[in-house]
Amino acid sequence: MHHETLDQAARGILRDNDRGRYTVPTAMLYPFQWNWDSAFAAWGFSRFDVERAWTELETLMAAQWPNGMVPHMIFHEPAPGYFPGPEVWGVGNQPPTSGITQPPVVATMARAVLMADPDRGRPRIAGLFDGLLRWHRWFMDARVERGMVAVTHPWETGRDNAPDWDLAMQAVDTSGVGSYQRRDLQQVDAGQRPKKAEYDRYLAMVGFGRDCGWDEATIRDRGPFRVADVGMSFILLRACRDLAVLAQEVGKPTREIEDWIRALTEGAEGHWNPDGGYYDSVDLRSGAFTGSLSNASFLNWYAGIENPGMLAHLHRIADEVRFMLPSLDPAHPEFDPLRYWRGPVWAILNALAGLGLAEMGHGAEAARLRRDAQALIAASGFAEYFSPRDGTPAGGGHFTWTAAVWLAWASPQAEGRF
Ligand code: 9WN
Repeated sequence: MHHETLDQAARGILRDNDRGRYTVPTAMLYPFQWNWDSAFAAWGFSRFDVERAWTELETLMAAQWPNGMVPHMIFHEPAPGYFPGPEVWGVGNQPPTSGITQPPVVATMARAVLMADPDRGRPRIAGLFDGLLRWHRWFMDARVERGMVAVTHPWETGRDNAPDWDLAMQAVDTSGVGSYQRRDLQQVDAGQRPKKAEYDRYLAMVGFGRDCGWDEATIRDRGPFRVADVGMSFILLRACRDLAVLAQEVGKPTREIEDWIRALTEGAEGHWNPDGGYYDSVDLRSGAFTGSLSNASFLNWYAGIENPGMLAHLHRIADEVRFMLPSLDPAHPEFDPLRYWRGPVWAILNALAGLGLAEMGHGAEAARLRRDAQALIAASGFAEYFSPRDGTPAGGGHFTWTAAVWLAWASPQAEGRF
């Protein structure tokens, strides 16, 4: 299909999923606003409607909690087709939200939206900056341990069922969960979604947070799950670099942000798993590496960190799969080409890893990630994720962030730049 037809289709998806001031990831499966999905949506909108891009980010940041956290879901309108809804989270805000956060790509995408039209963007970023600073400060105060970002629920990572969480999840007590009905399986084949044992644990963790009133100190000291996610750490480090640029734009001091960049850069070394020779997540309760080389491990360049060992892994995996970048090393025993974050390609991760590779001089590798994203979308449409083996589209369709990444990065007119 010609790329202009795909550009048009992608714009159509963003328009279809637009609910006025926020965009749903896809209509039936995910009928609310999600944090990092919205940041990608803004990046996509910035290529044809900059005003709408800023509105997306403003709606998200308006849901910020008093403590600085920006929640991972905002339940703007009731939608009984999704589980777990606001009553399960038990957060009394208006509109209701979930009680956890998600990967902080907003500062990075806000910088991209600003670059799309600096004159129009300056007053908008001036309005968003303090909230972004407070969110990053919340991460540094409440979540950064040994320079790495702790997550309290796999849903915070955006990579829900990645094997990174398997061992730590075993300790989660599910005896109080009771019976419930999943809604995701009414729309997506069970083989492409997390398993019941994982869902039981996700709900047990939500229950713990709800029962302690989402108190960060209680969750830190007694919560059932605390893992330093390599993806979150690299994404926050990158976002701090972009926040420092935004601070200069709006005439604010950068000193505090520079300190965060230093702490996170040093902390990245804590993610280095010497046995596998790759960046890995760390179970903060046991101190053990999780033994998972994932697409998030390859965000080191995006975070501004060079590493020859990671480049060697990238080349090895590139020889093994037809489409880059699988969400799990195909050599991992849990690799499954269609099961969610345990193998499939996610276009957003190709974009983030690809941006980093290109910025740090690895043009050929970046080009492969982009070419493969193009080929997948051209052959299989704007799916939520794709098989790295044969390109089979999986999960939801008509997907906002796949369309956004097409417009902002993968499409020939986007030139693969930030
Ligand atoms: C739970 C919306 C979200 C993404 C996540 C993805 C998936 C939700 C779910 O969908 O998670 O947050 O119900 O499976 O894993 O990255 O933000 O697209």
